[in-house]
Amino acid sequence: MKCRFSAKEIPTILDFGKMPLGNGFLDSQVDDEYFFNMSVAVNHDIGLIQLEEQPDPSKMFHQEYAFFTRTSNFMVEHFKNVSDEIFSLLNESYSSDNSKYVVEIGSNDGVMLESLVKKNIKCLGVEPSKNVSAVSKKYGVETYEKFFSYDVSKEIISKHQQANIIYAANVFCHIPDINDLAKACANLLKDKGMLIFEDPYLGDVLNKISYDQIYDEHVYLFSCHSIKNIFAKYGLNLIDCKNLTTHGGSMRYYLVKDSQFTESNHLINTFKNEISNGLLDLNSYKEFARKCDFARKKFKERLELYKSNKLKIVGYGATSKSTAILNYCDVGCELIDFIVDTTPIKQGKLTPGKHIPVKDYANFIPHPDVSALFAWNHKKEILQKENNFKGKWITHLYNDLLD
Ligand code: DWN
Repeated sequence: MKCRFSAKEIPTILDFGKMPLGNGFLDSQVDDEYFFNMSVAVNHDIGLIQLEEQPDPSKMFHQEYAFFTRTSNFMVEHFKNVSDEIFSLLNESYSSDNSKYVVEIGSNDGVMLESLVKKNIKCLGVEPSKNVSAVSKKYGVETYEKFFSYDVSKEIISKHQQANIIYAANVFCHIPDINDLAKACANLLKDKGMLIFEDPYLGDVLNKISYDQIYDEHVYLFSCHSIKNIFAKYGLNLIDCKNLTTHGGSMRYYLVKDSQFTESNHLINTFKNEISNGLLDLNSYKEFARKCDFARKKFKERLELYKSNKLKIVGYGATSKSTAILNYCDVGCELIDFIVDTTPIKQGKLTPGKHIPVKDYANFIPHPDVSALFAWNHKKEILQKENNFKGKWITHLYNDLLD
């Protein structure tokens, strides 16, 4: 395929086969469920994994979008901390600006902006999934129900104003036209503004073999090298980055328009680590693909072994990532009885592709023998909550399948 950023021909590294939509939960069995061929290519010059084919965004983000940020107390806390950081930044760096303005792209249920609104900061959320943005509005967050683009950035400026801070969490990796996105951010940002965003980090995915971060919604997995290259083309310079534990390992990026920028020591070290860890080397991606295949076979074998020993297996967290795992590993109801999840819109439905029932979290009791932790990125929070569970937790991750 041609790289979406550079238009250069880039190699395929992994083919997942036919995949449904990560959040395409079904009310009942249907004959015409949507599937697409999911394969992944890499631009290893800049460390950028991308889907070769992505379903149309309107198929994925609509009035019945299944993911709400507020389902995790830890994530609510995480976004409270982000809003505190933005609030301090506004007071320190823009104290003389009387029209401070914050825009969040992909503001989901408004959990981050809500805290800023409460502090009387003028904010705007941009969120195309209408059921999710409805929650955001309930919390007092003005929300633009559109897909963010260069044209939308112009609309926001004409109806509102440019932003001091643009923030996005787990959103930029979803937007296929990365050139338009970077141009839109540069347009919307004030000259002295700052773009801050975070996404699952390619370095963590390669390290943990967390292939489940690759699904229809995630068109990219970024590295610092890729972010530096993409955004510099539009006059946005990467000055700092921060490793995060969220979503199994993420990176937060800080970018400014100022051409007199300096790169933080942490960013310089991260660039060095990306090189020494092989993020710019095609062989690392071949190794990643080999390990994914190993983990795929091992995970199913392990579940089959438990099942043959008459153990009761359920899943924990009907995540988008679990759609990738179950379909890639070819695991269905013959191995997993049901998956519990706290999100009301997912309960009573069937998982995409494999049609495993999703049940209310109350069904985790009586406890099963084995629980496949599909929400493995929320492990700390879930293990705290489930400290009475005496069965075995398992994951699909390579290192957990080695023994
Ligand atoms: O990037 C994305 C991230 C931010 O959110 C989107 N593409 C879609 C979504 O991905 P995901 O579904 O893989 O996200 P999570 O956060 O891993 O989903 C956790 C799921 O587990 C939710 O459905 C809620 C559920 N859950 C639960 O049942 N009990 C979560 C917790 C913490 C719990 O205690």
